[in-house]
Amino acid sequence: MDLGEGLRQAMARLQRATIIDAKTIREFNKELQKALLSSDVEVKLVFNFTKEIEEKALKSRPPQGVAPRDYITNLVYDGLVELMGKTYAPELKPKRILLMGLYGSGKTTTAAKLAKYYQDRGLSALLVCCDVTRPAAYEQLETLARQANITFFGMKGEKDATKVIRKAMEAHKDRKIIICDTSGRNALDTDLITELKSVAGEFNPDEKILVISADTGQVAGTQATEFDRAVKLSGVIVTKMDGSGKGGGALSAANAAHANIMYIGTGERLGNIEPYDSGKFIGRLLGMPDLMLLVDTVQQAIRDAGVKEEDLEVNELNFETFYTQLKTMGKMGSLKGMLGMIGAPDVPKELVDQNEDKLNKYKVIIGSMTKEERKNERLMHDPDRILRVAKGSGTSEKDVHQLLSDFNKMHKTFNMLKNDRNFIKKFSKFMK
Ligand SMILES: Nc1nc2c(ncn2[C@@H]2O[C@H](COP(=O)(O)OP(=O)(O)O)[C@@H](O)[C@H]2O)c(=O)[nH]1
Ligand SMILES: [Mg+2]
Repeated sequence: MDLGEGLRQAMARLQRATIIDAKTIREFNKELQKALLSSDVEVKLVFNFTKEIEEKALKSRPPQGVAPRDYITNLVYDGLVELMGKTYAPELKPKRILLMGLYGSGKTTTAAKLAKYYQDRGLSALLVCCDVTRPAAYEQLETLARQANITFFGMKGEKDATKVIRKAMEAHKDRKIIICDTSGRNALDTDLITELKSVAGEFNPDEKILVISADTGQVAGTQATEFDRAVKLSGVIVTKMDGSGKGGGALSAANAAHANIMYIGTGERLGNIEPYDSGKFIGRLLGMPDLMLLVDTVQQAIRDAGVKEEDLEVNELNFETFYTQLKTMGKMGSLKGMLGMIGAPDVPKELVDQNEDKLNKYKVIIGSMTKEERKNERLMHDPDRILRVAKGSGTSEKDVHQLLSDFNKMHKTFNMLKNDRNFIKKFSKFMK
């Protein structure tokens, strides 16, 4: 189970609890602990985190008009954001960046990603290969540079990294961003420290960044501390956030070690890098990509579809209400994860991904139904009616069947939502 899944399950259960008392909170905290520990967040951090939730939840009162469960949800969100670090906003100005890290941490890939990131934003970049230990380091960076259309500098066979960086700077004075990829090791040793210090002495970087792989989990904290002691870091980049279940562990450990998390790597491709934003990261884990955006989405969706809040709580689904619902769902696509979180079931993907063509088709099909058929879905199980409606609407029987199948999915979702008809209201309140 990944961290997001564990957290979402705990949150959903809290939302469903009938009463919120000390026992509910303790059980909820146990689930949080399980989720965090399984993603390798350090035990001490986990217990401090849940202890604080428990204390705040039991001792302080929710603000006027806020339900206790929503209040606790907010506490958890805030706590997680704090646990996982801050927000980094890269300055778009000329600078020299020195990348460091152990073997396989993702240094070389990250060097190219960063170069592309800045160059895409109008700052010409230079990639320099100062990894003088790994045989294929030169070719790897050169290839990546070519893919991203970045200027590359390296000296094949040269063992003195200081010389390489000096020549690179002489040869490409016009480049605004210079990124230097360095040698790795299996562990930080005095040999590497000496090498990094002398490259830094020649290069005089504005930023000294340690690249750490997310799968190191809480070891990320130790690595950050050691490198910082050796060469004084500006911050860290955590790579492989896409694949590792230990991402939460790596981020929280780096944060606890007072490292500034600057970017995260989210895939092997050159575009897969983003400035770090813990709020966004947690939001994504919890299925809320951007809280405020979601609130806007709901409200906009309601306005666009011309439906009132009450309409979202239909008791009876027929072909008329179905069309309105479908239209609203499509507009609320990004809400899917959120619905799960407030205890509503997952909405089938096909319902959320409505395209205009399909919606228009459904509209004419429904238009060809009789009043009785529109009100009573069962009538449409008759093959003769299906044929008649297909002909009348200029569509095919297959299209009508498709509509019936979508209708059934919607029906199932709505039956489940009956227990939670106020979900939109609940959702809006939770967001406040
Ligand atoms: N999934 C994923 N793979 C990555 C990421 N960053 C790097 N890698 C992969 O990790 C491996 C090692 O990367 P490399 O840049 O050569 O590491 P280095 O030894 O530190 O220079 C390569 O196969 C990369 O494609 C990332 O953010 N996500
Ligand atoms: Mg490398």
